[in-house]
Amino acid sequence: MKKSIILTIIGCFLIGSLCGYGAAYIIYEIKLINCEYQISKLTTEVSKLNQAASSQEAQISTLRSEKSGLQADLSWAEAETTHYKEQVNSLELQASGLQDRLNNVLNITVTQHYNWSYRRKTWQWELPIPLSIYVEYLERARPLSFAFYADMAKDPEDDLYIDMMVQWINSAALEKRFTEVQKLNFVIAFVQSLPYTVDVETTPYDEYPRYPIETLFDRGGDCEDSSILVAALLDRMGYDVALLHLENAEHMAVGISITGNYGSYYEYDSKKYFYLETTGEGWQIGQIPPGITDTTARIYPVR
Ligand SMILES: [Ca+2]
Ligand SMILES: [Ca+2]
Repeated sequence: MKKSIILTIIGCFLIGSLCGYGAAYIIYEIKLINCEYQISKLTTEVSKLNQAASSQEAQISTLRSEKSGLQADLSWAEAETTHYKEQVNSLELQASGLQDRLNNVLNITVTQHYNWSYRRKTWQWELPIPLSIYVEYLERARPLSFAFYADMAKDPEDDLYIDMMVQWINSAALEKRFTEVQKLNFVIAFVQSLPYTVDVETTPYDEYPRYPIETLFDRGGDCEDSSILVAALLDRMGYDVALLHLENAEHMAVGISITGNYGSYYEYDSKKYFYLETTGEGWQIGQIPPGITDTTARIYPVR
């Protein structure tokens, strides 16, 4: 009996041990499989990270190479900028030198001498004209229509010089006791004495109306130039004057509205504008040269 109990106990122990071992083995196997799965998963992740790292390194390398290229471009651009700055500085220096020389030239005043005869006496005037004012007029655009030539006679910028001449005219008239008509003939005799020059030969243009200062500086001009000058002088002397455009004769002259009768005239605005010839020599108020047969004229008052 005792022997069988002992055997039973031993059997139970062995069976229990076998069952415990089996269970432990099963648990261990499951953990092992799980670990292998985790290792495999981590290995895949590591591989992916390695690939990403390689790709990043390649990108970094490309960026470094691009940076190096850009730095080279920047250096080149900086060198070019420095070069251009030096050129600009040099040109500015040259321009400044040229401006100084131009200013020196423009500071020159040219004195024009005029000699002419009137009433058996030789007259001499000397008019100082700063080159700067002459150039200022030269640079002006020319009017495109005869209608605006009267504005050239009325231009205020030259009043100082025109008034200087008006003073000489008034002094001469006072000294020689000219009548009003003699004084007017004296003015046109002066302008008639300036040589007649053709625009196409003295300017780069076929038709070039001169401002009064230009005609005085150039010491001559054609019919519209001398007419604009006469109109400017008489306007500053206080007369009612107009430019007369004689279209058929392709000629320009001046008309003056004064009381009395002084030969030929053109009517405008119920007023008689007596004819003043500003070219040629010896023509007096109211005398129209025989070649001009226009019975009508376009009249542009200076006002
Ligand atoms: Ca003027
Ligand atoms: Ca002209």
